[in-house]
Amino acid sequence: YLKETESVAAPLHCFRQSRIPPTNDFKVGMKLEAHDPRNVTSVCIATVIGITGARLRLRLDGSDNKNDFWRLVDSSDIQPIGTCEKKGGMLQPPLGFQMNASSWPMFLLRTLNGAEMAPAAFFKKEPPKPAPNCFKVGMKLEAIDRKNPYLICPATIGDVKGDEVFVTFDGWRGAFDYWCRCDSRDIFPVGWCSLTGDALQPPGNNVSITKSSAKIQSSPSKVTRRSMQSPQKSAPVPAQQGRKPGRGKPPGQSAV
Ligand code: MLZ
Repeated sequence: YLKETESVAAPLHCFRQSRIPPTNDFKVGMKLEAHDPRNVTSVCIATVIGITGARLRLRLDGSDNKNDFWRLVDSSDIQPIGTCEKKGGMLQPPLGFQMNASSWPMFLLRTLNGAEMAPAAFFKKEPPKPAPNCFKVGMKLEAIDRKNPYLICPATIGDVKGDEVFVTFDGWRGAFDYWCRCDSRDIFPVGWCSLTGDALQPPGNNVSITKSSAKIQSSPSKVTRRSMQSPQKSAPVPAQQGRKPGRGKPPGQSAV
């Protein structure tokens, strides 16, 4: 795919990811502490609902099944049960706690009673922040689709501004693109999924190479899904208009 799109993979050292993905020893049903994604100052109890590569699908105890979220096993958002108390904090009910707030202390006791707690050794240290933003426009990566966070998809750096990068999803005409910090845990080097066993999604139907490099930008060739499957047999494809530069939202705003 890199060859076909005549593009380069973003170097490993650009990412806040470990060179070798951390091992995922967690089991479905185990409990841990997690920051509530909808109220990040709260530390809540979460249950592992699923395992995918180096990530956990988590559900906050007392929450519904519509707000599951995914975290890497080396995320600083998760910790062993007992950590919050050790630090003098208090476990909080999740945003949207399904019961009366006054029932929280009893709910907490019950949810932890007899629970299988994930051992401390399963939590891996978060990798250090990479040096200054070294991403360049056109570099390829694998990125979480924030609208479908269980999916990791082929993506291209569409823009770079300060510490932020614009992640564009290959073949999806901008619908899923977003700005994020260059040290975001949602972006991975090329090859990540093949190392973790995650299923890397195929690109969308309209894979454009017009933004892959300045050189290619001036000669508007295209790669189609058909040509990717059988490059030798593919017929020439008429040039189409590429994605306009500067499209999308400025840093700090999430893509809609
Ligand atoms: N099937 C869904 C998911 C698309 C995922 C795109 N990821 C970049 C859809 O078509 O909306």
